[in-house]
Amino acid sequence: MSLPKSLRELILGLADISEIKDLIDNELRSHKNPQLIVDELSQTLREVGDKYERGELFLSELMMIGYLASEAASNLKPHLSGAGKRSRGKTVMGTVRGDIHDVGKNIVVMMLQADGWEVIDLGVDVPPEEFVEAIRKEKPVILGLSALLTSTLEEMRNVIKALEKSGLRDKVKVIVGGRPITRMIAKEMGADGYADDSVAAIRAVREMARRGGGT
Ligand code: B12
Repeated sequence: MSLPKSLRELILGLADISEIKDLIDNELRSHKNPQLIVDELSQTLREVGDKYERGELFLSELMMIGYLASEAASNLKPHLSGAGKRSRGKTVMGTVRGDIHDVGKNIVVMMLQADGWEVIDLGVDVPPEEFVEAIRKEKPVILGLSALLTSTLEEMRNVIKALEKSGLRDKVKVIVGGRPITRMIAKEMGADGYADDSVAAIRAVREMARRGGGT
């Protein structure tokens, strides 16, 4: 008898979504920590991104995997949900203007919610004014900005500048993340924090909130 396939193998093999859901249900029933399943999903998506870049996957396969991953994530969400726990605080998240990549951001959003944060997700291609408006209206402790394109790094700077211009910069801590970002770039653009994956993101958000809502 062959060994049951892992989540990674099922996703890379473009399995039927029902097989993926069954595997997740079985793992949860046998008390596997849902966070470990999110980590596996996140690592698999990174591997998928790299394979696509090396020309080992077609765009259609990439899109299919994106669909499988988001379905798998929505299956996991109720098990991760911080609902019912006392909220740790409010956060606003979004992918900056000109950028529509949201797989990584969505994983970070899901992990934040699982950690008990309220998340206002502004989605993708979000202009600076919309971030400013959300900070004014929602008064979050943390603002998270995501960008996957080198060309949209400038948009992150624009959001920070717009916050400064509107007098809101000291009301919120800004964390940035996404493929082109390094700690040095984050610092240089005036962000308060940076993380290169969802686990590091939770750690950084907790630490930034502990230090207080202002810069
Ligand atoms: C999937 C994908 C797409 C999908 C996006 C689907 C979607 N809904 O997101 C589609 C096909 C639509 C797409 C389109 C394009 N893409 Co694309 N895409 C990718 C790919 C292959 C994978 C990205 C991904 O999902 N990774 C998996 C996730 C889990 O990882 P992640 O995003 O890095 O997120 C993690 C961390 O970065 C971090 N993180 C992310 N956000 C945040 C936010 C915060 C606050 C924090 C703390 C942490 C954090 O935590 C996440 C979880 O661990 C990458 C290549 C790659 N290897 O990354 C190219 C890539 C990003 N794309 C690229 C390009 C060029 C494009 C296009 C311009 C292509 C084109 N010519 O049309 C368009 C751009 C459209 C636009 N305006 O945005 C380039 C960017 C190059 C560059 N230097 O700018 C890449 C690097 C591929 C390449 N080498 O050419 N793309």
